[in-house]
Parts: sequence; C-alpha cells; structure tokens
Amino acid sequence: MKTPALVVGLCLLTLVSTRVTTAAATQTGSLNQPAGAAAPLTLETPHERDARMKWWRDARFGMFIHWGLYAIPAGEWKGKTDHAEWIRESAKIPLEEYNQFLGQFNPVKFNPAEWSRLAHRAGMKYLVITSKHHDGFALWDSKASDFDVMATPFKRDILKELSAACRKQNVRFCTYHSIMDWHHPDYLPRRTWEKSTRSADGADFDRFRGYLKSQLAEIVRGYNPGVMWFDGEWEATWTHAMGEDLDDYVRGLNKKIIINNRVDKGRHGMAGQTREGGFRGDFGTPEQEIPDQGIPGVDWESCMTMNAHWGWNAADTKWKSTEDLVRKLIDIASKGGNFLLNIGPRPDGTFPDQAVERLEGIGRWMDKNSSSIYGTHASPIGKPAWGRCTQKELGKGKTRLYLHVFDWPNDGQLVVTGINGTPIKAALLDGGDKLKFTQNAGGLTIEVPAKPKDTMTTVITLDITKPKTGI
Ligand code: H79
Repeated sequence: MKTPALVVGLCLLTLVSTRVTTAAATQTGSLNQPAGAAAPLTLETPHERDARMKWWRDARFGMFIHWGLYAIPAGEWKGKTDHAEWIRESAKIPLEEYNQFLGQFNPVKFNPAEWSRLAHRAGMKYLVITSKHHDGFALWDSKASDFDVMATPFKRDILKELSAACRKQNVRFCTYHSIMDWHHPDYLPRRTWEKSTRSADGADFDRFRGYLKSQLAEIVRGYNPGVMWFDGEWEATWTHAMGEDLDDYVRGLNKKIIINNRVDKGRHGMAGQTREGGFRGDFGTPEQEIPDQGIPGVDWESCMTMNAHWGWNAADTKWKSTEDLVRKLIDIASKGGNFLLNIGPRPDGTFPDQAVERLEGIGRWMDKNSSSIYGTHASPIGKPAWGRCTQKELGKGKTRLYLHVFDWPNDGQLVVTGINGTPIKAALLDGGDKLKFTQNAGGLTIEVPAKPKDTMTTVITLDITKPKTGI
C-alpha cells in the first residue's frame, strides 16, 4: 500500500545515506575473495567478517520459498504447462492481464507457523522467501508500492507473519529480492515483446533505484532478514557501480546482514561463484548445480529446486527423491557450501504434499545425523570412492571426520586413504557403536556392519590426532 509522503521521505533518505560501511580497499585476506583476487572492499577485518558469517556458515542448510502471484496459474497458460515464476515473461502476459491475479490471490490456508515448523523439522536453520520476484509483486505491506499483498483480497502482511513465526522456531528469517522488475514503470529495459504496447517514455532507471532502496529499507527495518538475496543482476541496465552502491546501502541499514553476490556483476554464470576483480557479495550462488569441488576460504550456497520449477507448477512430476536430496546436502557440506532447497507453495498457502513428505524424510535423517552437517568444514580427503567426508575440530589437536558412506562395502571393510594422523576412535554416528580399525600402508581399514544402518546414508565418525601438517 502506498503512502506518497513517506515514499518521498524514504527516497530523500536514500540519497544521503549510502556510504556507511565500505570504502576503498585496505584489508587483505577476506574469506570471500579467491586467492589472487583484488583486496576486499569492505572496511571490516577478516575477524569481523568471520563473526558476521558465523551463523550462516554453521547453518549449512536453508529453505528457499518462491511464492507470489505466479502461484495462481500454477505454471499453466493457454495449454502450455511448463511455466512458473517466469510466467509473465515466458507466456508473454501483458501487464494489465497479469495484474488481474491480484484479485485472485487469497491463500486462506497460509500458516506461517506450519511453514517454519516444516523448515525446522527438516533441519533447516534459515529460510529465504521472495519478498519480490521478477514480476515486482511485494509479499508485504509495502509503503512504496500498490502492487503488494495489501492490494489482494488476502490483505495480510506475509513477511511480518512469517518472520515472527520463524523467530519462534529458531529459523533465521531471510529475504530474496529481485533487482529485475517487470512491473515498475521506471525499470528498464522493457521486455522485447512488450516494447510496442508498454511505452518506456519517461522511464528513469535512477528513480527505480530509489524505489528499490525504499523497499529494501522497509524490509530490513521491518523484518530484520539475516540474508538479503539479490537476483536479476544480469540485465544490461545494472552496473558494477550500482552493485557497489546497493551493497553499501543495505549494509548501511544493517551492518551485520549477509548479501549474496548477485548484488553485483561478478557472478560466473549459473556456476555462480564470484569472478576475480573485486566484486561485492558475501557468497557465491551456484544455481541448480553443485560445484565439483569447493574453494578453500570461499563461501557459497547452492540453491536448488525439489522438482523442476521454483514457483508452483501443478504439472511438474520430476521430484527428486529424499535420498537424493539428503546426499546433495552431504555433497555440498563436504565441499564447504550451504544448501538452499526450494519450496514453491500452492496458491492456497500450503506446501505441495511431495515437498512436505521430503522435508519430513530429510528431518528423520537429520535427527540422527545432523552433527555431521552443522558447523562442519569441507572434506580434508577430497571425495572418497565410497562417498563423502566432512570434518569438525574437537580441540587439543584432534579432529572428527564424518564419513558419509554412499556405497556400503560388501566385504565389511571401509578403506579410508589420505590420512597421516593417528586414528583414535571409529564409531557409527547413529547409536555410537564402536568399530574396529587397522592401519597399514594401503590406508586405514574400518570394519563396518554387514548392512548400512540407514539406507539413505550411514555416517561413521573417525576421530584422529592430527599430524603437524595436513590431516
Ligand atoms: O528465482 C529463481 C529463478 O527464477 C531465477 N533465479 C532462481 C533463484 C532465475 N532467473 N533466471 N534464471 C534463473 C535463469 C537465467 C539465466 C540467465 Fe544468465 C540469465 C542466462 C543469461 C542471463 C546466468 C546469468 C547465466 C548468465 C547470466
């Protein structure tokens, strides 16, 4: 809902309050920069940066939520069923026609307590919801826009209710906010197919940037997201200088906030890591893929759908299995990354049944095995032939390796290579049964039960005293 006086006030505010947290490069060794990259741009020390990133690094697992007007057509338009959150663009729906979804958005079964409960049940430590996707629709009571949830029959501030519910469940509330905007008259460029019907005369991209900042100020001040997850930065109108300015602005609103690399122009395609060259952003954003290996000292998060679409698509049957999702989480953790797993809620406000089933299944595995995920670091032994490995410091020179066995050995002998330290103890993580082991020139052999305890993935802990260098 729009309040013109306030909009003007906020816009003026944005003009004077940008340079707060960052300045010219003065520090070295920030963890968000690959070796050889330009010095980091923020004024924080590496220690301060580590403190800011700590909750996110420890979390390892979050829920993405793509929800908005596009849930209503459920991916279908004029007989084609492969659309989703991009439907206005992919089905070339004129703005006036798309706006009619406003009158139909009434998710009477929206239950924020249930959403945050399900995230918590799955073992997710944070939740990132689309405050605004590319279609420009705001899921909260936006003072800067009439294209928001208050213009629908629902008239409830979704971000307000969900952020409060998340706080109760100890799930960190975060927001995704698209830079690209197919609704705001000042956003440029117009889609090629609507150029002739939707004039760009008088459109002013700098004014759009003021609008973007007004909305971001509302979100940061109103709902305190732990992460601001930008997207749509690839458009030619968005520049590196604008990315720096926006990063400064949002960090100025909350200096502890974490911002993804799509605020700037440094993203390396869908692989998502930040290119060298002093780009902003606290973490890389591989989309629908998992890197072959992590990069030491670089923070990243793979975001992925459970089926084949981000927004709700009723015809989509390509659901990944629970086992596949658990193993993706493990694979990502073993490479030092986070996993942001998406849900596309239905227009009535409920999660798809298949999604609920998978969240509960992942939660059952996490009940027994989450200590092999939370607060862990990348594998010190690469990708073993039988699965994946994560690690955690135990103090006093000791390290715990979590051996995630994807391919259970038929002969009951699990061979672990690449360890020079002294093994102290091997055990099943679930239940704690101790396992015998022997060490010889070929590596360390752990005697494991004939059958895996958990068919999705059984985890073995291996505590070692570390050698002077390496593992
Ligand atoms: O919100 C979900 C999608 O709607 C959104 N991102 C996720 C999290 C998304 N928008 N676009 N895409 C995904 C795919 C777009 C890919 C491309 Fe590109 C944009 C191809 C060319 C421009 C990526 C960015 C590859 C090069 C630049």
